[in-house]
Amino acid sequence: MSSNGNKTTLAGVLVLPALVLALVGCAGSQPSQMQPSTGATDQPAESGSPTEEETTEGDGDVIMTVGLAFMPETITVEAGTTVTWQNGEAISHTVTSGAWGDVNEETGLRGTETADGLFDHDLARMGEEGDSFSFTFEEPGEYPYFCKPHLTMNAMVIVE
Ligand SMILES: [Cu+2]
Repeated sequence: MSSNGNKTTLAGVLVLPALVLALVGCAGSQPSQMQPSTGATDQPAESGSPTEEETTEGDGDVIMTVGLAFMPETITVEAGTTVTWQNGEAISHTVTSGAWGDVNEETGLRGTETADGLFDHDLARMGEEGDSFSFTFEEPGEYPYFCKPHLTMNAMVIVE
């Protein structure tokens, strides 16, 4: 019991690496939600469906949503890197690719946004299913993205 009982808010920022590791660890010990369990074989569910959220191991970069911001706001990664967004607070966000602009210097609110459809994920509240999202950047370039409901959340992935 109480596998999901200890929700931390501010402390969650500090234990980000541990949180990611915990997610990896849970995959092995918890019964996975959509396993067919035919009983004939007891092979680990690693073959076949790559659509499950992949927890990055080693070379992944993690962006945390904290205080209505993406942290860090700008990251630079090598082509082929899988970036993972992790919701670090008890409100939902989106990770929506597209250009943003006209950011007000005083308020931090963007004035324009243009979703480009590369990715658009509804990031569930921390601790709920879907509270992380991963995307692999194959092509070099600049990838601006934002959170639709929060005009302060404007960020960039630079792929080299
Ligand atoms: Cu948001």
